[in-house]
Amino acid sequence: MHATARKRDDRPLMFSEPRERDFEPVPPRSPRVEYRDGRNAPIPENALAVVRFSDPAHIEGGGPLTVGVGLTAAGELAADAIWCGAGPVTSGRREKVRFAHDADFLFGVIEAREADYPDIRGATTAVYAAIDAFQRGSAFPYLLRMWNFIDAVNEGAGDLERYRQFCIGRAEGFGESLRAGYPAATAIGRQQPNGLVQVFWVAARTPGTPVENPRQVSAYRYPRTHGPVSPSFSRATVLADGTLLISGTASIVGHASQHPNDWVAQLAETLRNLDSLIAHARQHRNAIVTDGEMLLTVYIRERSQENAIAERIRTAFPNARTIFVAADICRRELLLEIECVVQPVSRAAD
Ligand code: 3EB
Repeated sequence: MHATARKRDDRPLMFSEPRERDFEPVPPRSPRVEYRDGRNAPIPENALAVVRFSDPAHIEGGGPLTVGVGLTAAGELAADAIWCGAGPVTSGRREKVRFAHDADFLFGVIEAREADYPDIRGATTAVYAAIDAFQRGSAFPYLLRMWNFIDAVNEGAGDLERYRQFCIGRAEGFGESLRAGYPAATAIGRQQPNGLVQVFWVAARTPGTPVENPRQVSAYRYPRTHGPVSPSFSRATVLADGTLLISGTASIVGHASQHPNDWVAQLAETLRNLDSLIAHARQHRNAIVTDGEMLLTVYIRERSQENAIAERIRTAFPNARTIFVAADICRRELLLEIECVVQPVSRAAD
């Protein structure tokens, strides 16, 4: 390898590669997430997608791929997460899927009207079959991270609960295509219904590394008590540059919800889960997770608890950027859920 480097040093400067370590394989440059300080802050030119947590779905207008989630933001921040590419971005639409990609990563969005299907299960099956078909034909076949938003996630008793029916539909639609490993995910209920099954995702040319949490049973191995079909997600995905995409994380130990109706204890348990997951990811043999920048999204069921939860999170993560939104969590006893991106500290301007 050094011989190669020396050989390259002999070449005229104008022909040398711009990267310093071009004698080693250069990992794909991961997308980076930015949270905006306000609605008027500019959207970077290389944005793959803007996730507007507190805007209605179907935002009109030009610009980058945009998805309105339809939650209510707590606090005054624009609750927008911008996924930025590392190079020029191309966007388009194929059947029901809107997408944008750079050389290595793709962001996709699909929104289906639940009323066009018999029920939430049927709608979800159709959405996931469409994602599966799109991904199979894509140059970015590996799913890394997915978000799911539906109405009234806790409505219905027992196995008829809409979240459990959603889980059945997701597994039905996915078919066999997840053998390379489950993506990290979030599944959340809107408190103001808009009739949509909305799914968006990040995919890549090369696989990510799924990571599980030693404190928690893998969701795809949850026992029957939590529903007829286990949720299809991993606790986190690690990317080649050490970026860690952490799934929605709640007060679950083993497979059981802890501290029903006690948000203080649920938050403490959730933070222990995040700690444990991050520590475990750092030890993972395929993963080099650097000390990075943290970006959190916190979903809070009860608006009356927002301020107190926000204060504790700011104390626990003084350097993190955080979006707080009101939303329903997919087990009715859970009061909050936290998802997180840990990414390498900003690249120097390049
Ligand atoms: C849990 O750990 C809490 O069904 O995609 C978190 C993240 C949860 C993703 C999903 C569900 C999902 O089981 C719920």
